[in-house]
Amino acid sequence: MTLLSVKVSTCSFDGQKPGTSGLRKNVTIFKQKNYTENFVQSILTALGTELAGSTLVVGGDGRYYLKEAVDIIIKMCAANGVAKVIVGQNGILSTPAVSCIIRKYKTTGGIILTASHNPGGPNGDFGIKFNCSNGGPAPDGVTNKIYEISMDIDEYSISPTLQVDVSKIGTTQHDVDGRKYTVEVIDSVSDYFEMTKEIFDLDAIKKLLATKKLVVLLDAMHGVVGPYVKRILCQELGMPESSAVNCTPLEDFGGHHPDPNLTYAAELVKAMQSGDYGLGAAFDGDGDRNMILGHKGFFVTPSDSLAVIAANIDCIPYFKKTGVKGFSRSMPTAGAVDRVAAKIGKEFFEVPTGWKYFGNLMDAGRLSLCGEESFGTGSDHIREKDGLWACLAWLSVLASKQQSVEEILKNHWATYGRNFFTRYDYENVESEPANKMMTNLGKLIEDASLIGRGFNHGDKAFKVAKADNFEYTDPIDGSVAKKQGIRIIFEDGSRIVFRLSGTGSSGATIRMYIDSYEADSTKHCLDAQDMLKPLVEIALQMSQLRELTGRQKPTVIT
Ligand code: VG1
Ligand code: CO
Repeated sequence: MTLLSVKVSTCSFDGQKPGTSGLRKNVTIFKQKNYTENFVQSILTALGTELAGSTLVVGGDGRYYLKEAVDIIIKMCAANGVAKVIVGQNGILSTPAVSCIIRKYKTTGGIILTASHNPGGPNGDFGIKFNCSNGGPAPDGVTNKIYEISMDIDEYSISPTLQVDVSKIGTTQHDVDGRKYTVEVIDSVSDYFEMTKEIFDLDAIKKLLATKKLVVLLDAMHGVVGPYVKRILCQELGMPESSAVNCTPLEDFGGHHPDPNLTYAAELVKAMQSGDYGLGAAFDGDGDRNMILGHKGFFVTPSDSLAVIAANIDCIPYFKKTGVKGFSRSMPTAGAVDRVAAKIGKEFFEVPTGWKYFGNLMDAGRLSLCGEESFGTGSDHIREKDGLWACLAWLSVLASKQQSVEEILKNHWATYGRNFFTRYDYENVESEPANKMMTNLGKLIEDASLIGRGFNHGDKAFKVAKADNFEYTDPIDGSVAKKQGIRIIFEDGSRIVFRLSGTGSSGATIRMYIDSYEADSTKHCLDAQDMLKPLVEIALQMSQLRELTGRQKPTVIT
């Protein structure tokens, strides 16, 4: 039976501008008539000549509105001349799994349905992101094009009578407007699991878990990683079911923020403090972020986690096969990995916030391992950050070194020195004072007399060496990303960074980052908040954050 597509006329919506990682808005916004359809059509139209006959991967993190969005996308792809859609069973695919599947089956790209770590549910957030044929998030050039199309869209195409049951694994063929259209529903975990076999020595991890010397606790925060943890860690590597908590994906993440940090993953932190576990990890809604904890809740900052994996990269067989290329981190991430790169003679790159900036470097064979302070770690095995990969990387290091997480960190600091780091998030601030603060800071850094100026707090004194708004020129394609965060760098290398979040769905979120290096090993075990207090105070005074926003305390401290 031939199904017929229709063109539906529509009006454009303001603000369909993808942020740091896709378009994220409250569910109620996505549910407005034509809102989702408009944005999906903009993505498809932006594909231009690649659209006809293309193959796209579709999947998301199980949050509320996923099923409706998957259905719309399948019907719209059919009408727009896409030849094939590969969709996860029940629409479920983690973000790293989508990247893996795009690369494995060499598809044209993929559409990921997630608002990542933002809360979900009928009043929570939803999100749509497009990834290109390299498996990575669309670069600025593509997202700008999608946005432009969304601004003067007046119709979209859909095949309204097409019915596909995404709960059943298998391939169905459809005749749409006289064209063949294929939908393949795949197991959500299998391709990703196959990939991990190529990267890690899973037998070594299995042995480590079997010795009972290391008991782990993995918290999927009711996000998409649950099925991956159960299948790979429990079924294949013998981890007891009791080590896998919150591993059933829920549409509202159980009412929580599926964000693996010390505040929102408090349940894991508390369980770890009992002393019963040697390694703890939590993952975000879409499975690309991770938090690593050691015995009794010893916290590994994401910046340190990246540096430790870099320093122990030989523990991961994948890198023996591919060779170790460069290392990279996002600008606000503490500079711990820089020191590993310098010591072992690897190229190093500092890029703006957002995973899309790593892709070109990886495609050009210049980058093996990278990370962000926001609990993102990954490598060139795919083009997204990968939470479970980071956990398996840590298990690989533990299996090979036979040391505790804390011992590994302390030895690392003894060799390289320690970068103390903290991030203060002020969520849901009103946009106007937040913008004013950034404008004022913009003026401050343009004032030539700032360089050399001294700032004191208690007995600590800092002198400004450099101040700018971070700008990045991609070494591969020469594209320039401007205004990526205000940096004030002091003579001792300490840094204060301010930027506004690009992933929030309402108001503004101010992020304040502080990074300070300490070579003196007698100070390495001091508390990061104590160590950084003087710089925090200086940053708050410089920015007048409290006065302008009325916020005396941040929402989250990491
Ligand atoms: C945040 C993080 C950034 C990360 C981005 C997407 O962006 O700071 O490092 O790449 O989220 O991560 P922003 O603009 O809010 O600071 V995810 O796991 O939300 O896709
Ligand atoms: Co995420």
